Amino acid sequence: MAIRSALLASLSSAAANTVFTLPDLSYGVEALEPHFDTLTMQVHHDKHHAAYVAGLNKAVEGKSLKGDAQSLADFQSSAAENVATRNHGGGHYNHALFWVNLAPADKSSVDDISPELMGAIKAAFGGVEKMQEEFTKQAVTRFGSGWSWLGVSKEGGLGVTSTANQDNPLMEHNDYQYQRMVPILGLDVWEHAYYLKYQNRRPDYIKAFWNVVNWKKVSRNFALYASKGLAVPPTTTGTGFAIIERDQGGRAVIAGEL
Ligand code: MN3
Repeated sequence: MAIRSALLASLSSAAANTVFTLPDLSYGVEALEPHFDTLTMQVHHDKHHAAYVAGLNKAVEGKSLKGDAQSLADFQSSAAENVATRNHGGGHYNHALFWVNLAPADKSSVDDISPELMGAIKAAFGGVEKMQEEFTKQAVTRFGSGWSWLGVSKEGGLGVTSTANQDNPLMEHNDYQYQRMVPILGLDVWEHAYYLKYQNRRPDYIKAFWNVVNWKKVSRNFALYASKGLAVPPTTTGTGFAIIERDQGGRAVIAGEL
């Protein structure tokens, strides 16, 4: 709410422009093959996500929001008050969170789920497979474009839900049924996320997704933020592929892990 107050207070001033930037992927665009194909990753990150960042910057032009991951997370709850910040602010946040929760398949293991998160999964769903079934149900049945989510509900337990378009469950609005929660893991089910490789086979894409989840990062999202009721800032740092360097071709390469 502090962010929103700051935003409102700055409306009449010639405040510095907010500049959100497209975050680098913390792995190469080919790193998630064969589950997520290179061309889809390129277009999805470099074109689709970039367009949401540009749209958000236009929507908040002249307002003094910090363009960092924390302020992006903090303003999601009120983003739906305005159609431009809802679509582009949600689009930026959802994609930024999506990327940092992914990892190459050889780095993706449910054995990396922290004891705390595993306990919460067992309490809410009975186990990892059951949670994946419930999450998949949300992802398959989301009509048209949207996202499915695993997160911590207002009541404090883990849950799954889905949202339409670029909405997310941090947003406060009531146009349709969904569960408000702090998301720790999201899956983009827009056709642009899978159509080149999977065409109309969304269930195959969802199945592939489970091979490239960065459970260390999801566990961190839970421990440091969601379990405390805080929105997760979509940073590339911390229990992921945090050290990103550029090779001679300008491509992001993993130089090490924190
Ligand atoms: Mn997308």
